Amino acid sequence: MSMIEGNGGIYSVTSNGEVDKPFKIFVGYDPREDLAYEVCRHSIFKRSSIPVEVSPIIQSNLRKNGLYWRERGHLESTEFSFSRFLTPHLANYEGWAMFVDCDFLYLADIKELRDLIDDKYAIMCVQHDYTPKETTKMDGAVQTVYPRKNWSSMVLYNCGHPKNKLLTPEVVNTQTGAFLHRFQWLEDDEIGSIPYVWNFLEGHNKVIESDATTFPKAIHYTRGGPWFDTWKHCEFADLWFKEMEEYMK
Ligand SMILES: [Mn+2]
Repeated sequence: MSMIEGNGGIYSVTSNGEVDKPFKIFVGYDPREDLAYEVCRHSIFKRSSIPVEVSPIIQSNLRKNGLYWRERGHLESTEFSFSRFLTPHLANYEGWAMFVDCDFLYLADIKELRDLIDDKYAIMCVQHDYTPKETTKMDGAVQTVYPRKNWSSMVLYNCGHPKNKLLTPEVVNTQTGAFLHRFQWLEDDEIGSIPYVWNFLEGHNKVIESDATTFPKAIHYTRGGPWFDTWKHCEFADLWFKEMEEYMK
């Protein structure tokens, strides 16, 4: 098997010359967090043993292409608060695709995550039971508390699942935050569960040294990461800076 690079992804070519379809990953992009996006992307590619295609979800591009037109609400802490739900549409309602916030740092092979996929579900995510202590996040944006908080920050979408056909651009642009972030187009048993280490919340989830199953596979700097001055001493900041230095080289 050989690897070729192109079109934003790394593809593998099998011995008979067929190209494996890469696993599609959409990363929420915010201009204030460009470096976070680059480091997140780097951390995925570096460890992946499968072909992956990483695409940023950039609100200004979606607006130009007529896929996004909703007005920005005062509770939206990032530019991808709602646009993330376009993931099945952006993947042409085919196969599985992942959405992830840009404030993640991957420490494990994305293949391990992809191998957890079960076609019986419409989506799969880490089902946090979580109430944040902070009332503000990142650079002062208001922190809101709601059921299923943080579930939508990393989601594996079964884009070809009939239920996800409901997530049209029209719905994404008009539905409430509650409807979208709580996955109200789905029944509870259509939502699969992924171990929390794949969306390990910095400042909330804890590592137990004697238990390797608690070691993060993807750190989520949900309060704000080291790329913000206020958070440069947060937990796992050293890992992020190390990754950033590697990306810069
Ligand atoms: Mn986040």
